[in-house]
Amino acid sequence: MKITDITIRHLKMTMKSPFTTSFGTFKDKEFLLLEAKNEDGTVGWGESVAFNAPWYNEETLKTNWHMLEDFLIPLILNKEIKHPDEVNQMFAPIRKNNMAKSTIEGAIWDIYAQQTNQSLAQALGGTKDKIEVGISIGIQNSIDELLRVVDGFLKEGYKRIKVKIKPGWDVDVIRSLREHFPNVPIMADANSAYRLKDIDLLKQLDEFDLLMIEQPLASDDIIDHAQLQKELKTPICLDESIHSLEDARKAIELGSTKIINIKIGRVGGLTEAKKIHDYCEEKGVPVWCGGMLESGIGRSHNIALTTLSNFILPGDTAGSNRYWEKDIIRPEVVATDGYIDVPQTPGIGYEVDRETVEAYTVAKKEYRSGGTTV
Ligand code: OSB
Ligand code: MG
Repeated sequence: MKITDITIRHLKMTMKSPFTTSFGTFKDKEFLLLEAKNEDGTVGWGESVAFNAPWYNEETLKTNWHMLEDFLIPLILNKEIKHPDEVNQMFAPIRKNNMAKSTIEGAIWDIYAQQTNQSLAQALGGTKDKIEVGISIGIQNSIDELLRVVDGFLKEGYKRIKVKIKPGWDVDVIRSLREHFPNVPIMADANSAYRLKDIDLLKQLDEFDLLMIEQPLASDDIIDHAQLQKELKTPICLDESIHSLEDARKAIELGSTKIINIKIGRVGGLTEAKKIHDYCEEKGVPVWCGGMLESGIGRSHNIALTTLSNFILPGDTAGSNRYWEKDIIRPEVVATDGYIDVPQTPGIGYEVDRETVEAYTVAKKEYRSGGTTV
């Protein structure tokens, strides 16, 4: 394939309800969508999972646009690409900026799957025709409100509940949840809100039989996580700390993590995500697919990735209606009884609803081999 044309759009979608983590609240989701056109006219879609502020990691929608426009798109336009795995190598001269890289790489995987007449899931080597999913629930105003929200999602069929925690919203919250839902698989995600000095508090969570605790300590720290895991019965799952196969290897060798949350954007794309998956499978470390409040396009990539065999634990890929009044794909992603059916048609397997994309677009720019047009 040869990419001749790339369009970047900045979209703004209003969330059905605000989503609060230990680092901030999302009311709107602003993100970049990337549309790549191959010389034969095939179109592929990618989504940047960078937020509009550097809360989760250092990348933002604007840094992604800068990296794409000034560095990554010029490395891709008009170059012969035989397989999407090559994109990783083409981007090797550029350090980090994984979410920006992943945005293009995802679109190229979509085109490759269409050209080889496979679903994206098949192109990645996935085997499942449905995937098990859970739901991630933000910090609420009160424990009563949280219990109501959890109850609502359990009634919708979600079977694994993840709740966000932070200092002051942790042990009491998890105790109440466990009392009300004695048999539900529950886990907690701290998004790096604690430090090793909080070990006594974190140890109190051990009595609630959590599936895991996600990223309790600093985002760049696998040393203290190893120390913490020695003292904790609850398995630690790293999210923010894992940016590559090498990071995964070191964290596993150190004993910093027993489970890995794979996010395609955080690790620089589907090729690296698959490598981490394969390595973890070999080591007997289960993985699951994280979420970044994606639109239907990013969601479709997550669904495809989750069909790989070592995605043993339910991920955070909930249905479109958990986030949006109207998603940008047709059909929307639907979770029934905690499962999502994997689309079987070539590529991402969902049609992009261009009219809705345009309605959410606040800025747009097109890049061509012969020069840029606005
Ligand atoms: O840490 O997994 C996270 C949302 C925004 C930023 C970070 C995270 C999350 C979630 C939500 O947990 C996952 C989703 O529903 O997409
Ligand atoms: Mg997380």
